[in-house]
Amino acid sequence: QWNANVWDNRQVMVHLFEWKWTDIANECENFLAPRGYGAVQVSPPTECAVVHQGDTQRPWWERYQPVSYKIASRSGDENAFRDMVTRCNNVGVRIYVDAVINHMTGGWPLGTGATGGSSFDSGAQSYPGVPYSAFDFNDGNCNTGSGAIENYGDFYQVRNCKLVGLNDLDQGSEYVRGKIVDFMNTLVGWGVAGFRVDASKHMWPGDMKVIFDRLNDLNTAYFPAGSRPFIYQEVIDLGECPIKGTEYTGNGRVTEFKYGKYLGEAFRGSNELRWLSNFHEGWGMLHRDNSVVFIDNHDNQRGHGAGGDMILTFRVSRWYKMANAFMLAWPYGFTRVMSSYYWDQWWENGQDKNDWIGPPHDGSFNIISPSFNADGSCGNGWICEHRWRQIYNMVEFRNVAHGTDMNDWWDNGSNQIAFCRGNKGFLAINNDGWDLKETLQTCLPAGTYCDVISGSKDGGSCTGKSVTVGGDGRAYVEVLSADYDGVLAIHANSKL
Ligand code: LM2
Ligand code: CA
Repeated sequence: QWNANVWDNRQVMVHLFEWKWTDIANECENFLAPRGYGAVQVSPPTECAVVHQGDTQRPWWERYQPVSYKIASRSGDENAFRDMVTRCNNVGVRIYVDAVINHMTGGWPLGTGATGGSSFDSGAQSYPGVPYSAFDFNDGNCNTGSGAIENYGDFYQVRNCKLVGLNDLDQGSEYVRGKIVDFMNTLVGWGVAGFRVDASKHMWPGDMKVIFDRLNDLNTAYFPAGSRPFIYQEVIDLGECPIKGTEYTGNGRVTEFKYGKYLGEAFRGSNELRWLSNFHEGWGMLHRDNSVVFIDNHDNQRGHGAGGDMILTFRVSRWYKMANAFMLAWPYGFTRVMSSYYWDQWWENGQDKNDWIGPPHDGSFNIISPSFNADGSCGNGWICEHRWRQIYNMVEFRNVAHGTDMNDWWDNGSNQIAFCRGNKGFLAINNDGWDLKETLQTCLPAGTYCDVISGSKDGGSCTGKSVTVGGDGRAYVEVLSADYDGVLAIHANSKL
C-alpha cells in the first residue's frame, strides 16, 4: 500500500486534473509512456451532483460531491473509464483514482441533477444509487451545535462532523465499509493500481485500515500476484493541527503538504536555497518512503487547501520549473506533477473569486479536449505542465537517477546550489540575481552532456547548452541570471 506499482524506470505520476478518460487513454499512448511517466491521478470518476454557477459554468468541485459509486462524470462513462485503464496499463502507465469516501453531497434542493441520472435527497441523506440512507451518516456522532466542523483543534469533530456542509459518512458502520470496499474493489478488478483518498484527515485511521485491508490484490493481468493497491491519503498537516500525517502512515502513504510550501518559500526568497541540503525528514516532514510530494495540487494552486500564497504554480513559470526540477532531482518521496487548465483570476481582498471555475467546456458543459501544438504544448485552455520540456526532461532524470542517493552538495552560501545523484545525474540551480559560473563536481563519467533544461538531446547533438565533464568528474557550468531557466541538468542518458 506504500508501493506505487509503477515500473522501476517510471517513477513519476501526473495529475491530469479534469481530463476526459478518452483523452487520458490517448495521452498514455502518445506521450506519457514514451516520456517515462509512470502513473496518472485522475479526477473523481463517480457520479456527482450537477452544480450550475451562472448560466455558463459548472465548478470543478462538483466532483467532490458524490451521489453514487456509478462511474459517470464529465470525464466519461464506465466504458470509457475501463478502456482508459486497459490502454494505459497496456503501455505501462498506472491509473490512481481520486476516491471520495468521506462524504456524499452538500445540501442541494430536491430534484438537483446528478451526472449518472440517479436521484438523491441531501436533506434526508438519501442516496438510492448506492443506496445510503440517514443511518449511514455521522450526525449522531457529531457533537457540534451546527453539525459542521467548527473547530479544527478538536480532532473528534474533524472526523465526525460535516466538512463544508457535506453529508458525512460513518466509516465505523459495517454497511458503509462494505459499500466503499465494493466500490474500490470494482476499480481494482478493472486494473486500477491505487487511490488518492480524499479528505483522509476527516476519517478515523482505524476505520480506513479496516477498509483498505479488505481491498483485493491488483489485477494479475497487469501486476505481479500479491500486489497491493497503492494508497496515498490526503492529509493536510502543516504542523498546527492536532491531527498528524503520521497517524495515517500505517495505512499507506500520505500527501506531504509541507514540501510544496517550503519549496515555495525558498524559491520566492523567504528562505535561502542553501538550506535545502537536508530537505527531508530533518525538516519535520514524513519519512521519505511514506510521502507523496508535489509543488502544487488542484486545491492550493487556486488558494484552497494548504500553503496560501507561498505555493508556486504555472503562473510563476520560471520559479515553478526550478522547483519542479529540484523535486524531480531530489531523492525524497513519490513525486506528482500537476497538470492544469487555465482560468482567469479575479482578485478581491486577497482572494480569487474565480477559484471555482471548471475546465474548458462547450455550450452544453461538455469538457473540451486539449489540442496539441507543433512543439508538443497544449491549447484549448489546457496548460499541460507535464508537457513542458523542462518538466518532462526532469521526469527522465528522476527515472535515470532512481536508486541513487544525493551526494556532493555544493552551494555558494545563498541561492546557488548543485548536487549529484550517485554517478547518474547532476543538477545546478541559480536563484540569485547574479550569474553562476563555477567548476563543479558532477560525479558523471568523462564526456560531453546535454543540459536537458535549456534543450534536449536530439540524436547525437544537443539543442541547448553542452557541458564537458573531465576525467575527474568536474565540469565548468553556467546558469546565468539572464538565462531563460534558472536550472541546468545533465544525466547518464543525456550523454552525447
Ligand atoms: C478535498 N480534500 O480533502 C479536496 O481536495 C477538495 O478539493 C474538496 O473541496 C474537499 N476535500 C471535499 O472533498 C472541494 C472544494 C470546496 C467544495 C467541495 C465540495 O474545495 O470548495 O465545497 O469540494 O464540492 C463546495 C462549496 C462550499 C459548499 C460545499 C457544499 O465551495 O461553499 O459548502 O460545496 O455544497 C456549503
Ligand atoms: Ca468524516
